[in-house]
Amino acid sequence: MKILTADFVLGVADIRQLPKDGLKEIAFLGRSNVGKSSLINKLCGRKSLARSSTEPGKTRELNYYAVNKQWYFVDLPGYGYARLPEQIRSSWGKLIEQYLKSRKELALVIQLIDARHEPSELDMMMVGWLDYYSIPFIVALTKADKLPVSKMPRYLAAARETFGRFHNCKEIIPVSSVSGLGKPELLRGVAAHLD
Ligand SMILES: Nc1nc2c(ncn2[C@@H]2O[C@H](COP(=O)(O)OP(=O)(O)OP(=O)(O)O)[C@@H](O)[C@H]2O)c(=O)[nH]1
Ligand SMILES: [Mg+2]
Repeated sequence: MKILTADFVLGVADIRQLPKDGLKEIAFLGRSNVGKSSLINKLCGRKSLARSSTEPGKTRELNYYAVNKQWYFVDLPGYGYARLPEQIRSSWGKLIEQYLKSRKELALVIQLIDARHEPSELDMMMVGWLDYYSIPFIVALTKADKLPVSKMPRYLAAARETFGRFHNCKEIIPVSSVSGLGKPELLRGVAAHLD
């Protein structure tokens, strides 16, 4: 699959504003700063389509990018940024859960986990929701360029152990938005869920 065009379409702060055109959606889910926006840029071959943030936790909206004018990449607000007031954190959680729970157009979630770290409690809660709501997901182990190549098999085995028991976990793919590692595999996974 080739991505020829990618355009920012809208930011959604309220579940009632979601597009009504019926196009399928691939959503990027992960904690703040894990690399969602960078990965969208890498997949689309664009430097600054999705704003990658210097200030973690700044994106509060679901950002919609139309890809090949055929489907959407959805950049979800990052969770787990501790320095935000509890009230804001819980309203984000609600927005994300409402979206995951009710969005018929959602074809696949890319769940991002930092390759170097153990998944957090919130990460595990998210994949729990994905399984509960029967949403297929691919785990992308991000920033893999920061891991020594020799350690990769061990990290991959640990991730398989953690996520393999979720029925809806379709694949686990190490990725890097710096080197482009994992891009062909991830695009193949996306294509498989758009048919
Ligand atoms: N080395 C390396 N750095 C990365 C990679 N992906 C992202 N980064 C860096 O990590 C930081 C956060 O990346 P973003 O793409 O903004 O993360 P995000 O998940 O969109 O963050 P929020 O929008 O706050 O939720 C930036 O400084 C990126 O340059 C990667 O694959 N390798
Ligand atoms: Mg972002």
